[in-house]
Amino acid sequence: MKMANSSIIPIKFLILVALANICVSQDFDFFYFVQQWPGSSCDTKQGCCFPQTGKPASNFTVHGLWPNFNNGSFPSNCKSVENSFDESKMSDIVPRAETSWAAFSCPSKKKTNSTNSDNMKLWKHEWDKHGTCSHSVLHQHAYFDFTLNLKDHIDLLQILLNNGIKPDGKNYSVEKIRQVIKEATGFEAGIRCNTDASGNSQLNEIVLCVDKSAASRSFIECPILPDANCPDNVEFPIF
Ligand code: U2P
Repeated sequence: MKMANSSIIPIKFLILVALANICVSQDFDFFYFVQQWPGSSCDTKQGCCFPQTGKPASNFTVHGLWPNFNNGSFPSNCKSVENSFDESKMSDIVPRAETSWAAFSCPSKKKTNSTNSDNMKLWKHEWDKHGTCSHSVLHQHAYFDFTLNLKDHIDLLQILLNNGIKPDGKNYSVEKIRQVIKEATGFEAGIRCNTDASGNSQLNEIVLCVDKSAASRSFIECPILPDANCPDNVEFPIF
């Protein structure tokens, strides 16, 4: 009897280890690193608001670092007790994030009298929705630090400017935008568009892919590009 019980324990243990491995390997496959053009949030019907720190520089800002699956779907809101957003872990991140990861959504009038966007609310939202799903690789501080390092490493605006593509309200070929980014970075980028208040398509987001190990500067060819929703030529709005 005793023998039978003790042989059951290792089997149970092995099953638990196998289940844990399945869970870890299903975490996610790679990251989308998404940068957005603020001018394309501000000239929409909804418009935009600026953080208390004022109008951010005329540059791409981070939208987020999103764990993704190879089939194009993505995990979200993987919140648990050990990964809840902790504002105190943001103190040394804030100055860099204010510059490179600013919020542009206007606050709800019902909830506040402020007319400013709320950076901390955006960072919490991005952590809760996306960061919690890659917690096995990057804990909260590392998630923001790593993402801001990626932003510092790839200067998309400079790449476009070097090739005569300027935020001057004129139209540019999406193919050309993709080509110059490929030449400068070595990787195919996803280009996402939205529409301004008059219905013109415009350059909204540029997406690059990052290895799930989050090793430094680990850009990779995207296993799957985000949905292409741009016409051949798009406006690059002034900001
Ligand atoms: O595209 C609209 C919003 O859906 C979320 N999104 C989209 C594509 C994808 O691959 N992953 C993903 O998360 C984004 O939501 P947000 O982080 O802004 O809440 C995107 O803005």
